[in-house]
Amino acid sequence: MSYSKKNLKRFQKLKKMIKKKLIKNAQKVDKFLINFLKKQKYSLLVKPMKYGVISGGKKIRSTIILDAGKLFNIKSNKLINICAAVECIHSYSLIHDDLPCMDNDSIRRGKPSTHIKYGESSAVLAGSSLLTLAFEIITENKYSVSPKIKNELVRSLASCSGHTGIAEGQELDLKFEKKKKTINQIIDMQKKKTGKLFNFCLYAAATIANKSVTEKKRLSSLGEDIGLLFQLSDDFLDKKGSSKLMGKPVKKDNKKGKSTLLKLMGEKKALFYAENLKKNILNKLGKHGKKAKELINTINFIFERKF
Ligand code: GRG
Repeated sequence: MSYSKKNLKRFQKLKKMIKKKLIKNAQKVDKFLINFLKKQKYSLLVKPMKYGVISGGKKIRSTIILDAGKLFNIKSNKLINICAAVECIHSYSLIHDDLPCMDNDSIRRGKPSTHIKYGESSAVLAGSSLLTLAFEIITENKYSVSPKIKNELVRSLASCSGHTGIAEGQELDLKFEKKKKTINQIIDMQKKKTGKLFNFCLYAAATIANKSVTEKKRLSSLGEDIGLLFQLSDDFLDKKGSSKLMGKPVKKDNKKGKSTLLKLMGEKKALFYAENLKKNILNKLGKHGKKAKELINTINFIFERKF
């Protein structure tokens, strides 16, 4: 990317603002999770669960949810349960992803992966407990959205996480290793593995805002595209990023023979594809006018991020 001096200054200011926003949102979600777990009976799994989900990670999905809420004037107290539930599912997927039977990674978020710190069995159980915790969080009595909306949110989060979503994406990702796959097969895999949770983030905001079925579908698909963009930037960071900034090892995709768009298309074409994808996403957000400002800033950060 090349910038004029003036644009570079603007971009750097924006980056600072976005980092601040990410930290503020992450702290809010961490606080919610700490309080939620405090109210529950203590179990041996609380420690590895907290290790996996609290005080770590960008919690970018929470920021996307809160930004998407702004499209429909939804207050953050109506969205905090959704943020916490999504971060539980996301962290669960990372704990399991790091296991020796999956991607076998020993560093995550700049510290030992959960199974390295607590052992494999505790990591499996802590991950699974975060999955179920997500649904306890959405259905808690204190969460003031209607039972009909809660039901819809539960159904959508379950289908985005399970065999029609993240889990299948992961299965395909592992099965595609060292195989020659087409662009469409890789897009389908990435949209499931990473896109489905972003799909849910936007769908949840539209559902809470009581939007029509058509509008909810439109936002789900937009969310999935944001997820694909996020995955593309993750692929670039694996190839060219800093493991110190990322908090995880880099240059793993090639070693493992992962099927990625970057590998299949090459750098130039993959960057062009990502730029176009971002342009399309921003165009589709145009109809929301100024209300999309925060979401647009976050999408620009996703594209330019270094961590
Ligand atoms: C069914 C939820 C579920 C999980 C089981 C293991 C598995 C199946 C899925 C793994 C999916 C996976 C690892 C997707 C990768 C998505 C991705 C790019 C993760 C990195 O996200 P960041 O950068 O991480 O937001 P931080 O650390 O910032 O939270």
